[in-house]
Amino acid sequence: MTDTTPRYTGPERVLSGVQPTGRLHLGNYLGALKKFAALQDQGRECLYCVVNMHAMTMPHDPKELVATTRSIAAAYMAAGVDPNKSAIFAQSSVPEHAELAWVLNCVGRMGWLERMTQFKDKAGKDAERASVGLFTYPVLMAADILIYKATHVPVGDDQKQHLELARDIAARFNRDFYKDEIFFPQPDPLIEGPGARVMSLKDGTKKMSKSDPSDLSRLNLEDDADTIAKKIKKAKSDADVLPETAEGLNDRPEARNLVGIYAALNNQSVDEVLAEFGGQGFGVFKPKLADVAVEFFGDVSARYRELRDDQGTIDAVLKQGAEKAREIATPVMDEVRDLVGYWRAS
Ligand code: AQP
Repeated sequence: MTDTTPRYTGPERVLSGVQPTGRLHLGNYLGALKKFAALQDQGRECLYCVVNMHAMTMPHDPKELVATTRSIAAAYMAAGVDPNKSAIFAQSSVPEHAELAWVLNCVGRMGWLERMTQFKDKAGKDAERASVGLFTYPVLMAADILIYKATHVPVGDDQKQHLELARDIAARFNRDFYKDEIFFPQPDPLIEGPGARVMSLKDGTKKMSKSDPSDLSRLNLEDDADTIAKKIKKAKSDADVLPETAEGLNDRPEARNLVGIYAALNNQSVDEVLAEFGGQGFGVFKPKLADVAVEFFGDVSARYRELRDDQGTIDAVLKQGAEKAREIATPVMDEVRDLVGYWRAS
């Protein structure tokens, strides 16, 4: 039997973004930035935005937001994103993100959003006082992706649920406004890889996060060698020696996290790391991990510091990236306006 399921035949595109909400850490680097750079040489058009509108969903300082938007753009470049290959831009420079988000707010369902665990985590016990923006954040994220008809989205594991929502919203839009044909493709998350979920250095059951009040919980992109070594020395571990195989790390969240970080930084599998360190304690393993982390971070941090101070270059890159992004977003939004029935002068 021939498969009659409609298939998306448009160009493949990569879209992702990082919030300018603080200092970037190893989780952001392995979960997102490292993949951004790798993907730009794989034949798909790549668009990487600094999602400054998402950063407003929590209380923020306007002056700081401008500065951190620039510093995230610098971090993209430090991680190897080439502005001549990929568009680097601020989300707010392409107003079509916000315009499409409104349309998608009317497509998404309350019940879908109420299931989002990140809202529950970030709003905490006082959800009534959270901003409406924090609640509808995943809809804006769907708009960020769909306004470019992006097909691939590199993110860390924590964004999986939001990506599923973007897929549901795309399908519902197609059903309601495009006769069940494919106007918006189903974006595929690119999550796999050893750094997909880096955990806190202080608690192996919590993800490493910019907003964790303890700086000792994360390795920041701009930490110097001494700070990295100190943080790894103080990282929570346990009293056992390392096991010979990955199964031995079950029920040992901190050990699993530290071994996983070593593997990701050294481009090895967890089993390869354990083949070398199985039977040894953290007294031996932690200094080795610190060496690997210092070496890995050294180059990226130096490039980051240099680029961050060059505001002229960053602004030119953000402007050029926004122009490129708008060339794609403008005709998509034009079509959406017609599909949903906006009046326009004839
Ligand atoms: N711990 C992590 N491990 C792997 N990937 C991670 N990412 C975040 N934390 C980890 C990925 O980094 C990208 C950018 O994230 P973001 O800043 O847009 O939002 P976030 O997920 O909310 O990041 P943080 O660091 O935890 O910030 P706060 O504390 O502000 O919430 C995404 O691809 C994310 O998956």
